[in-house]
Amino acid sequence: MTENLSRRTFARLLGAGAAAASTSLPSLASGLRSAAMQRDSDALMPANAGELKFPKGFAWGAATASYQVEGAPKADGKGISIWDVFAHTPGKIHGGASGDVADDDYYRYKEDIAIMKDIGLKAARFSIAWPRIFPNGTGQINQAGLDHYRKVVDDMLEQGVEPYCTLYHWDLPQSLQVKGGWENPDTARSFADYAGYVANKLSDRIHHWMTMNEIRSFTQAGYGFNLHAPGLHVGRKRLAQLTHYAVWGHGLAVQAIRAHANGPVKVGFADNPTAVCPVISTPEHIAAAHTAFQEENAQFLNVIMTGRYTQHYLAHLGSDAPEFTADELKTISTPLDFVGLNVYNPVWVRADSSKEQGYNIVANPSDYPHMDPPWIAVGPEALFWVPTLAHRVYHVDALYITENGAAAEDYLTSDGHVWDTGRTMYLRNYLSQLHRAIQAGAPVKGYFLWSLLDNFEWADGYKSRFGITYVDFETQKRTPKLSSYFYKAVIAANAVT
Ligand code: GCO
Repeated sequence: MTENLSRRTFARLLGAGAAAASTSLPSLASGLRSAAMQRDSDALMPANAGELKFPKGFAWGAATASYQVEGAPKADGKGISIWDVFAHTPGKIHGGASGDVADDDYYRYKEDIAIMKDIGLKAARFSIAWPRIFPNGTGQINQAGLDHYRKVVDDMLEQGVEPYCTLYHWDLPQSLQVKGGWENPDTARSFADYAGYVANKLSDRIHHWMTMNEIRSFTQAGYGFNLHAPGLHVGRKRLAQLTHYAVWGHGLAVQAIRAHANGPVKVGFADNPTAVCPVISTPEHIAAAHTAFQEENAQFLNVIMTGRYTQHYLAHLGSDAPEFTADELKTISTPLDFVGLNVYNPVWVRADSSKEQGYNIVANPSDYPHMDPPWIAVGPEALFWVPTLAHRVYHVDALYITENGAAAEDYLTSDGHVWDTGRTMYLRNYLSQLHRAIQAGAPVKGYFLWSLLDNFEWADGYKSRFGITYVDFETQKRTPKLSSYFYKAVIAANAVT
């Protein structure tokens, strides 16, 4: 098996690009209405030029995560999370940054939901910070934390934006980390209790629930290579075991949400499978991609969908393989209503009969197209192949793209525009491939662009900007970028134009 390095490992290996300048930015609208853009456009209007229409009712959305946008780390009785601790550990975050303020969204959520409405979003993916609800992870409940999210969700609903809730986007209560974090199976049990409690209180208004975001990232980057909270390097055996407890915690939470919800809910999770793409679309490479999709995601999506660890995964780990019971595997693979896919970098795979598994991963050359920073490789085909493989391999009824987007250099003009043509190009091409996947039968019900706002990008701090809305972190002023106008046009037409 090829070693699975996360995107962020590449980030560290390759370094990153320059920080964007900060300025105050008036609206782009007048620029977009310029005569030059209106002239002679009829022949090229989508209806004439062959627009790529999406299914009726497609959930066009954007995504954020609590620690990346909220700030307010101690507001209204919130407990400390592992990210509060990690970000304040010297040397962990670029520029010594933290999420103490981030986008100040805890206080500015109405402004941010107004932005969603303005773009025309049908849906918003956000996360709940566990230590706002249970400051110590378990036991004492913090009513004020729950009230906050109730207000946020009510405001979304009033603005016609459907809330999609993630229960764990990495901000584990520090009190649970002290007891071993995900290495302690009690964390998985506490997670299920928290998930069931929140579902009980908020499922009257939230119908789509995701247990966890990117289990691969928080286990590998957090415990494997000390790049994320809690900043450990536990070695292969412990990593395999805690990853098992994490996927088990996911399964327990799926059951808890269903058991405690008030009314109908759809339950899934947001995964970041290795985005396997065949190097060439010929039968042998496509077959290799099918195998690679299962093996490269063996301890995450594959075990969740199939209820078994692949033989190759267990053999590869040998005596470092996790201990597990048949009952745990059954819980892990509790059937889901939908699968969320976070899709960024393509991983090119070719057939290779010299390998036991019949495939090999093709490393990208140094001049491979990328965004800023360089670890964001460009490969729109990933948004064709990932949902296509997820559908064909696991026969899932409903898929969502729960994240896709790019950090890119934002070109700020002296008159206040943000021309992120790179990000706009990226989105147009990825969305075209998503359209192709739907045409080919992948049951993709919605797409959540990462991200609504520039925000705290984990170890990169504020250096990598993923937003379609520019945030001046000095003043908290929000300004739509070109990509936001592009996305607005896509949503209005329900088509890539
Ligand atoms: C992740 C998270 C997001 C990131 C985004 C860009 O994938 O790591 O879900 O929190 O910010 O993916 O790296």
